[in-house]
Amino acid sequence: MKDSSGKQSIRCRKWTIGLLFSLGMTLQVFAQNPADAKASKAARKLYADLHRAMKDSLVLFGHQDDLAYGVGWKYQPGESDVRRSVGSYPAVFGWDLGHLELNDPVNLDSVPFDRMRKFIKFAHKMGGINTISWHLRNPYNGSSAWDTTTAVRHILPGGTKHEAYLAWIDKVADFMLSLKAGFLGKKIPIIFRPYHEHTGSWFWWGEKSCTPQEYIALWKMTVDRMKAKGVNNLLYAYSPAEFKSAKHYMERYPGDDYVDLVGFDTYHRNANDSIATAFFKVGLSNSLATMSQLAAQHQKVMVLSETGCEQIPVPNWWTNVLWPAIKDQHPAYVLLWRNGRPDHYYVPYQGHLSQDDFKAFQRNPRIFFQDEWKAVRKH
Ligand code: BMA
Repeated sequence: MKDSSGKQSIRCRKWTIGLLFSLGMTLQVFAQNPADAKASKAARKLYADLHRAMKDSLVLFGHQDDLAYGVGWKYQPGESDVRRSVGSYPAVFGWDLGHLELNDPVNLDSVPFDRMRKFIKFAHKMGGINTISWHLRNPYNGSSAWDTTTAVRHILPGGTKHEAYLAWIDKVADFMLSLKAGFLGKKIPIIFRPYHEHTGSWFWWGEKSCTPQEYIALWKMTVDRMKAKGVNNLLYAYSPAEFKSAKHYMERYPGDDYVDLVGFDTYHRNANDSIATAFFKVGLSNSLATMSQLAAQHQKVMVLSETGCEQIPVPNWWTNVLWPAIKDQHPAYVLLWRNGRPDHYYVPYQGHLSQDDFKAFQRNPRIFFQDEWKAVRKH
C-alpha cells in the first residue's frame, strides 16, 4: 500500500466512490425531511448528504475540539493534531457548550465561546460538518453536569426551576442563531446532540436520575423552545451510551418528529488487555448492527457520536480495532474525543506510535477526511 502505484489506486477508488456519491446527490433532491419542518435549506442539504454518505458506505472522520488545541499546543491558527498527523483536517468537528448557560466567556474545557464561533465558521467554510454537545451544569443546584442530584423533574413545566431553565435553553438558541457564514450571513447547519449518554448514570439527565417520560419531556421541551426562538439550522442527534438491546436503546427515544440522527458513545478501555479489546470490538459492532436496523426503520442517519481509546497505546488500533468494528455497519461518521491533555487524548499527534496506522486508516477508500469530503460534497 505504500508504493506510489498503491497510492494511485487508492486515490482512484476514493475518486470513484466520490463520483458515485456526487451523482447520487444530484438525483436525490433532499428526499429525507428533518424533524424540524421549518429546517433551513442548509440543514436539509446536510441531512441529505449524511443519508447519502450512509447509503454509499462512506464513513466521515470527526474529532472533538480539533481546531482549538492539541497535545502541546493551544489556539494556533489553522492547527489541528489530525492535520499534523495525516495532512488533512477531519470532516466532522465536535464542540461543547457547557457553561454557556452560566454566561461564562469560556466553556467547561476553557475554550472561549467567541473562538469556538470562529472555529465553527472555519470548519463550515472548508465543507466540514459541525456537531455540538452540551455538558451543562445541574440546573437544580448549579453543580457540575456530573452531579446526579434530581433535576429534570424541577425544570419541566410546573417545576420550581422551569423558568430559569428556559433561560438556559435560550442562551443556546442565541448561540446557534449567531453561527452565520458568507456574504449573506446564512446560518450554519449544526448537529445538536443534547443530553447524551443518558443510558449511563453519570450525568443529571442519566437513567437513574429521571424517568423515561421525564427525559422525553425534557428533550421535547428543549427542541420546541429552540423552534419557538426561530432556530432552524439544527439537526438533532439522540446518542445514549452503551445499551443492552433495541428496546433499551429506544426506551427514551423522543420520537421521529424530534430526532434526525441516532448515535451512541462508547470507549475502548484497558486496551492492552486482549479480552477487553475483543469485548469492545464485538460490543461496538453488535451495537451498530442494532442501531442500523433502527435507523433504517425510522429513516434516520446513524453515527458513532463519540469513541476512542485514551492515549491509543496500541500501534495498530485504527486498522485493527476501530475499522473492523465499524466496517460492516458504516455509520455516517465517527467522532473521536478531544486531545485535551498529555494523558487525555484520542487522536495521534505528530510522532505518536499509532501515527502510521492512522495514515493507513485515512487511506481506506471508505474513510473520508475534510479534503475528500469537500471534493464530493460541493457538487
Ligand atoms: C470528558 C472529558 C472531560 C471534559 C468533558 C467535556 O470526556 O474530556 O475532561 O471536561 O468530556 O468535554
